[in-house]
Amino acid sequence: MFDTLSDRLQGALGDLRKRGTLDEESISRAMREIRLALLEADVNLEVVKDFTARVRERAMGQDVLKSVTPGQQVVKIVHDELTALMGTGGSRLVYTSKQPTVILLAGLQGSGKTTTAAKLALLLRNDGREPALVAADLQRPAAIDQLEQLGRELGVPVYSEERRDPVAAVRDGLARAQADGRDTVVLDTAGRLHVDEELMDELARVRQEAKPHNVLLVVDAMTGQEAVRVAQSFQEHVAFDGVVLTKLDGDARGGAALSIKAVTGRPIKLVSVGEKLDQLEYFHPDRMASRILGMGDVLSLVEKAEQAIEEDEQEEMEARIRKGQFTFDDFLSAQRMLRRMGPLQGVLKMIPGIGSQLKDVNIDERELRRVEAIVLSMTPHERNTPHVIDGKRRLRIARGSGTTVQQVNRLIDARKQMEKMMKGMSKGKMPQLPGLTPEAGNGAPTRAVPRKAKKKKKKQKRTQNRR
Ligand SMILES: Nc1nc2c(ncn2[C@@H]2O[C@H](COP(=O)(O)OP(=O)(O)O)[C@@H](O)[C@H]2O)c(=O)[nH]1
Ligand SMILES: [Mg+2]
Repeated sequence: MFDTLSDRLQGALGDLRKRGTLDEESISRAMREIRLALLEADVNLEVVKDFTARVRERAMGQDVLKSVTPGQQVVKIVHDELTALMGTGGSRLVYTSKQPTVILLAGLQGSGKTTTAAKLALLLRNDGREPALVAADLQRPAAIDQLEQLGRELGVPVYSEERRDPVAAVRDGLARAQADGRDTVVLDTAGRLHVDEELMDELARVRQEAKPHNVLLVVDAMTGQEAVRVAQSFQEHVAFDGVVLTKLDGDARGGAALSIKAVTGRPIKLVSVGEKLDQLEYFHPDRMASRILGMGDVLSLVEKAEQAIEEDEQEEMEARIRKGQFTFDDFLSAQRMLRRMGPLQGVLKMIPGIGSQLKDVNIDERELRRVEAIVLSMTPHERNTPHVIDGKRRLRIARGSGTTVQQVNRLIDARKQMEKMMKGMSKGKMPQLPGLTPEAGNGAPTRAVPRKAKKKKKKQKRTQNRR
């Protein structure tokens, strides 16, 4: 996601960051690079001009030039402006006291409406709501089947009828949702290959019938500026409240994400980052800006952890950390918790300072299994009182787990380091964010990476509990 842009922007800012003082010349150079980076990312030209002008003006300000860390200040300005560009005001949907709240999804064919409808139903249910889906795409019989199948998968009711008129289908669907006491209804509408009159007409009629509280335009991020143009013409015909940007997982450039708010005046509310049903997320411009600038996205990571890790597990781990204890059993359960949060590469990218250094690191999930095998080859006594593990035991553990003594040694060192850090944390100090070691950056020893992620996770739990 936005890898190219991310690289270019970090390149442009990296030079500023290193400097002790800034002059106009170096700022101008950085601005040129930022401008190129944004254009290359397929960001709308007007948007780029505006953006660089604002950043330049703020960066040239006296308080920046005179500050002790001018480079950092400029990074912060770019971060703020990127956030503003993608929209402040947040991703909230409107809920009504009179039920059901109606959410209408509109968009071109193939933009991802039907799958988004199902993903949204899941997201809403995770928020504690009781959603239902209504199929108002009657253009293709397969569209109804698709929605029904997704609904079955999720256990969310789908109201659909073989009718000829989508307006009637919506009327019936809403009535049934109300009768069933569903508090939120997501309407999946028909799309076309292009914006045309017939489509706009149908949408307008559906809209009039449904009186939706949220009209969301679904656009495919991979189409870049085309997505922005589509949004513009929808806005002229059927005003929408916000955007769902889909297929962000396949968008290396980010042009749509960075232009759509500025061009249409409507914020991105949700982003879809994969085909799986749980891959729809609320959109947070500030977090996205942090990710783009390689500053990580700790908040999203905390939320992921919250979803993946049971509360009692977390409390148990907390208690141990407080005692400054970190046995091999803890090591193992930390690793297992981490793996439940999803593919490691994605998780690690959200950690500040690590994401950008990770590009060339090939995270080897086998390494994680190896660690697991080593720990499982220890006796319970060894796992809980690691200091008893002498040379003889190391040899036995290596044999038992099909690894080498060196690999066992590395793990033993890793645990020790981790415990040391836990002790620091339990005294109330925040752990130092370990930058990756240069060797790790070169790609080989992947061992260092999961270890750090785990440390980081501890820190989040602490932050989380403090909130
Ligand atoms: N990789 C990826 N594929 C997606 C995403 N959202 C939708 N798709 C795929 O895009 C295709 C079209 O989606 P669909 O919901 O049927 O679009 P519709 O015609 O607007 O209803 C399907 O194959 C989806 O699986 C996403 O966020 N990432
Ligand atoms: Mg569809």
